[in-house]
Amino acid sequence: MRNVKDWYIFIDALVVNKKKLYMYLEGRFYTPDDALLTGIKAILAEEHSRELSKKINSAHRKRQKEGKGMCKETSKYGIKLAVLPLSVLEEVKAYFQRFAAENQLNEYQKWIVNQRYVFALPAANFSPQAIVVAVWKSTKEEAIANPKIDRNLGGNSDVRRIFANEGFALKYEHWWPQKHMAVRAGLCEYGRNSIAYCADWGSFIRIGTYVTDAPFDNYTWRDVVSMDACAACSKCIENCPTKAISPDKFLINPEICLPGMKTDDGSHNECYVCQDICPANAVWL
Ligand code: B12
Ligand code: SF4
Ligand code: SF4
Repeated sequence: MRNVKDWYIFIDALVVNKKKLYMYLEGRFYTPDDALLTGIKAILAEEHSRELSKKINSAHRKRQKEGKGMCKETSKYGIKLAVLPLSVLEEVKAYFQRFAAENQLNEYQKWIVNQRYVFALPAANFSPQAIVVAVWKSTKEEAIANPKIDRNLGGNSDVRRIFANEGFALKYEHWWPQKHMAVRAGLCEYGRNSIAYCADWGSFIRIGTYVTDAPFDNYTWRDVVSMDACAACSKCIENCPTKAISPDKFLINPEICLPGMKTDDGSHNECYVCQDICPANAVWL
């Protein structure tokens, strides 16, 4: 281990591979449940995040000195950004109106599309100029939707820092169709399991959507696309424990996906089968 990053990657690999860490330290044996180990993990994660922020800050200071515009080449820091004109929201709205009219949606899907999704700008104390879609690499454990442990709500602090460094405001909106926007912005492609895949990081990513007062410049806005890998593959369909994945659309039945695996306390379960089994993720696991 040369530095904090190496330690962070090591701990991350332990968690991802469901390995346990035991430690013998100054005459005492610590098990994975010990607060000491939890504390060490938290300190490493924080330190790693601080190191990453330092790198992002100095890259931005350099660009500012050179008089360059908003930086979107942040992928080496584990983040990809798209800054899009506000008008894309109208197109997203039109798409979902068509989508709802043309497909037999079940009650859950209708609820998401008609009641939870919003297609307007969130109230903000600045003048909105553009929409931001951010995709960042996450660990498998962080890539979950359980609201109890969802660290995505509120967005990613590094994304916030990138915009703050440039003097721009950012407001997070959770209820825009995030996968759809990431795919259309050119950052991701759909898998048959209805999950968005990023070419560089597979599906263990998080997506954040924001409005900003930063201007947009060059951008990609395309139709929805699926991964080439799905053309001759149906592994996720075959292995899904609840049979939630549609064989003819890139759509899942959310009524039986995670809710179909209810836990004793009534919260929904975690399931990674369709991502674990996916050949497009093989290199990341
Ligand atoms: C509700 C919800 C759920 C529901 C329903 C999910 C679903 N896929 O329907 C439940 C609780 C089941 C769930 C589960 C999970 N979720 Co969830 N969820 C959401 C939420 C809030 C809305 C998504 C949704 O229901 N959209 C409605 C449907 C209709 O839209 P859609 O899936 O984009 O549908 C498109 C495709 O079907 C496509 N399509 C249809 N036919 C065809 C044909 C072709 C050829 C193509 C290309 C496309 C295509 O068109 C539709 C519109 O574009 C989003 C956050 C957000 N605001 O977007 C997170 C979100 C999608 N969830 C996320 C995650 C991580 C998960 C889980 C992995 C969590 C876990 N394992 O514990 C699982 C994955 C299950 C799965 N296989 O999708 C991430 C996804 C990250 C990623 N890499 O894609 C999101 C984006 C949250 C976030 N910000 O990180 N989730
Ligand atoms: S398992 Fe196969 S069909 Fe399913 S998302 Fe991955 S590549 Fe596509
Ligand atoms: S998360 Fe699990 S239950 Fe849901 S579609 Fe994927 S494999 Fe099926």
